[in-house]
Amino acid sequence: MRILILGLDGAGKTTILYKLQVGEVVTTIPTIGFNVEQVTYKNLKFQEEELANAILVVLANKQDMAGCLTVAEVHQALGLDALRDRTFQIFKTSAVRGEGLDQAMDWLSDALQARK
Ligand SMILES: Nc1nc2c(ncn2[C@@H]2O[C@H](COP(=O)(O)OP(=O)(O)OP(=O)(O)O)[C@@H](O)[C@H]2O)c(=O)[nH]1
Ligand SMILES: [Mg+2]
Repeated sequence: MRILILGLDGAGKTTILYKLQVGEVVTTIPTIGFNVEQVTYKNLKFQEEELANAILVVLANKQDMAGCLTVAEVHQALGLDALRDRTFQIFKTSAVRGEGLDQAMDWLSDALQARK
């Protein structure tokens, strides 16, 4: 399966990718272009594909930072209420603390399995 991680500059995408792949917080520089990696999570391999029926997982990252938006605020700001016919869930994460990523990946794995 392929997974696309999309987000604002500096949101923590690269940090999340390598936290999932190697289990460590790596030092990053702003990504030019994109990183493609294979991640194995509980026997499911994730690499991108057509997005028409894609399952959407929103990671409200940097939850360890004072003043960060709450999940409800991110939900509101992204207009997720307007989504129709889309399987999605939003999670609060801190890539540097490794919090929330497992919950998000578990939910995604289950959602993908349920669709098979
Ligand atoms: N406090 C905190 N910092 C984080 C978190 N996730 C990432 N960062 C930091 O945010 C900075 C940017 O992280 P990147 O992973 O490079 O962000 P990116 O989304 O890949 O950025 P671009 O490649 O520029 O699009 C780095 O200094 C990370 O260590 C987090 O959960 N909490
Ligand atoms: Mg990056």
